[in-house]
Amino acid sequence: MEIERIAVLFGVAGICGISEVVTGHINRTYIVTAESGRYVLQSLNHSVFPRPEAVMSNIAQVAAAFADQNDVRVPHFLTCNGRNFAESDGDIWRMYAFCEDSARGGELRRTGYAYGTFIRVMSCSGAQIQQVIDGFHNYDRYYARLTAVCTDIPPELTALRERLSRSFEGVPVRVIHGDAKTDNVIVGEPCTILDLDTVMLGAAALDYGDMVRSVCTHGVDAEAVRELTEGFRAGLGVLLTDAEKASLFSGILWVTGELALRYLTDYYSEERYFVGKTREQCLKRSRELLGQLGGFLEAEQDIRRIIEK
Ligand code: GN1
Ligand code: MG
Repeated sequence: MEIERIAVLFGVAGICGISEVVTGHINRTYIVTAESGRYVLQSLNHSVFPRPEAVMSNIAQVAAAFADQNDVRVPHFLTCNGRNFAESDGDIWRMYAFCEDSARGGELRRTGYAYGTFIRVMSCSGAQIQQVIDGFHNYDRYYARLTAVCTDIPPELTALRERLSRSFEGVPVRVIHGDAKTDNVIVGEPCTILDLDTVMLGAAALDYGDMVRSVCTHGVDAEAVRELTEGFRAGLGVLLTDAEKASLFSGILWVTGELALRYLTDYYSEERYFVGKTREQCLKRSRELLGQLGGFLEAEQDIRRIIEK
């Protein structure tokens, strides 16, 4: 079905323009401009999310938990026949009003605050979040997948597997965002947390690690890490246990190594998980991530000091 007719299913009329957004790796996303404003319209990738209704149920629960929050919010999803999604030709589509960014400095601190708030609010919400991708942040699972297609595994990813095997012992499982890169927060008044598809149960350190990984793409930026960490701490309040605080640095290594494994697996595989990436781009991405991993290991003491503060 053409994109315009899907927007109409959500009651959006007077459409004047539709453009595709190509930055995501998994879903198809469009910006729809209508007389009533701009919207984001997005399909859900079936092969990645085999139970789309569970994803949308998770999102509905997140939206309910954030209904009374003033300083951090999540998108307001439009409804179709009383549900927060529409079905068309077997695909699931979601639509929400475009969120404007109006950053005026302090972006990283506010991003950290948003993700810390996310974990705190969900932790008190009583939401029943379903695991929509089995083993989504399971390092061992990605490692096993790589070994199935490649015999020459980078030794640092093997060493990391060993190192991480006990990192999250005694750490509580919480509702986390699951894709907590800084791009997924629109810093405005208030901040909006996007991309709720991978909200699942996991260690808070994984969200922390993803934030840090996503800002340190050209080497470890201690000031950026400090701002994110301070914001995260402020958003969380007193929620984290000592074991969780001690696990935060491991979260950085974990998500960085995990993503390196995933891109490397794509490089060696016939079919690619990251839609639209060529084999060479996947190899390049995995090498960048291995470089980042090395940088984090070198800066371990500095980062730990920031965390302890
Ligand atoms: C994918 O499509 P996007 O960028 O929101 C992936 C994340 C990765 C990210 C890497 C469901 O998210 O896990 O961290 O790419 N999402 C899924 O940039 O696999
Ligand atoms: Mg995502």
